[in-house]
Amino acid sequence: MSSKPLGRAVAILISVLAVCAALGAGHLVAAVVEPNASPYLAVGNTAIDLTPEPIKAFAIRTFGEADKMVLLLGMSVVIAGLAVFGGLVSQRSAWPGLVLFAVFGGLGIAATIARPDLGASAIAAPAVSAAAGTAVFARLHVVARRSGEGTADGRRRFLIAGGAVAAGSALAGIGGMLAGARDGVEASRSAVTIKPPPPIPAGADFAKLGTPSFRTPNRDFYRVDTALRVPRLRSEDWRLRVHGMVGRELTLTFDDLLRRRRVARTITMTCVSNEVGGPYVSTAHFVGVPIRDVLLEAGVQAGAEQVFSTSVDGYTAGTPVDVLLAPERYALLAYGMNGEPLPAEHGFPVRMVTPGLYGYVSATKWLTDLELTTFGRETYWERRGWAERAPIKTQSRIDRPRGFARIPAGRTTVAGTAWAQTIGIDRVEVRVDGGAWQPARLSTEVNLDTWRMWYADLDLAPGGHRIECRATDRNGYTQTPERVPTVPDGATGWHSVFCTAR
Ligand SMILES: Nc1nc2c(c(=O)[nH]1)N[C@H]1C(S)=C(S)[C@@H](COP(=O)(O)O)O[C@H]1N2
Ligand SMILES: [Mo]
Repeated sequence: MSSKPLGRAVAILISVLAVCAALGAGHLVAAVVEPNASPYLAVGNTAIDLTPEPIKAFAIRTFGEADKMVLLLGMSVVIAGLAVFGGLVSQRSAWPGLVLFAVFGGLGIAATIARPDLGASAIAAPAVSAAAGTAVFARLHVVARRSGEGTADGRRRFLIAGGAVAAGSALAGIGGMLAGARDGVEASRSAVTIKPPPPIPAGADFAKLGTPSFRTPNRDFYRVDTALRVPRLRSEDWRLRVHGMVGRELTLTFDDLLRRRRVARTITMTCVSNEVGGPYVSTAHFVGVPIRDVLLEAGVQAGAEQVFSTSVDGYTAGTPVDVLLAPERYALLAYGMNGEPLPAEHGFPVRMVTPGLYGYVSATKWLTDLELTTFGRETYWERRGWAERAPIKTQSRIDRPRGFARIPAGRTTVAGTAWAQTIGIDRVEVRVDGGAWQPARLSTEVNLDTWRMWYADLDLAPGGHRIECRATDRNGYTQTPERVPTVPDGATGWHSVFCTAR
């Protein structure tokens, strides 16, 4: 491979086409052997796991639920940049580019092996991906060099080869996506029937005044998880193993679960990453089997302290045994949400829901394993600096007016929500510009595990104002004004909004 170097544009085009071939082939093979092994997703998932905690917290705060889109876009930009670089360094010879493909292929294989949720067959995806990329790169280089000799025939050959690679990559990528969509999960979901939820009790929200609706529609329910691609599991393939410090080990199928006593309970879930005033709090009517029933059947040994739960994608959480065993706690192995089978993003076929504890210690989605053990065994988030135990802190939020809103001066309605799961909300107060606290009117209490809405009518003089709220729970605890960050066990402080009246 000596002769004249390739032109820049041709060298870059070859490299980009080879990268497309690698991604397309990898995605297609992954769809067959193990969807999460798609090179793109495997690298993204590894990036998520390796990202230092402060950056992750920043991404969740700044981009919210779009954080994964931002990651995927960022990865696309980086990959495109690498492809251009690979082309530019390979103008004289194909070798630098081939070495780059080998290195990234090796990294892909290593990333796949390092993921606890991917089986051995998953290695086929990055391996085929690297092979396709290398082969296309080498081949197109040869064709381009021949066409570089200037004959019209040579140029035509290069265009045909390049076009074939582009079309083949697109077909492989689309084929992979179609295969992924036809994995039977939707069919499996629609085979599960869940009764419609009861009507929302009268007076449970003040949605007309600007509070959220008492129940959060599934599509609006907040979502927080470490999965770049939602794990897709058919209920027929699902098993739950209950083991560790138990009298007898259990393995339950989905049908076993459906045959058990089912309990329905409306529960407000909250994420520990929720900033004061943040959006990661939602309410749904869940249906499932009390975790207590299953634990009693397995027989909990003396000395067991936590139930260590694992999801199909290798995420782990630890929930205190005494919480799960408390009879009136309604901790559930949930399979129904707001009258539907659990949506895939919320953990289909089965997830945990535990009233009163932040989600990361109590709400494992795509649940497959419950191990009774002692505290001290670190979970996914504990390893990243979050607390071992995390009861939800009493909080309140102003939903109307929105921050920096311009509102008419005079009489105005301030409305919001407050929660103190398992304890109950007794009082919410608001004040303007640090003045006297005024009581807000509370919505009907549905149960102690759900949020309560509130509103108050205030008189606002023209000008800028700071409105604050604070809740008092049934234990008599009034929210502290002291601001602490979300790490390690949940934020505190009063929510405040600035607005301008005129
Ligand atoms: N498998 C799995 N389960 C998980 C998580 C996760 O990342 N993976 N995140 C937890 C966290 S931090 C929260 S707050 C809740 C969020 O549940 P949702 O996405 O249904 O609202 O799920 C919990 N269960
Ligand atoms: Mo969370």
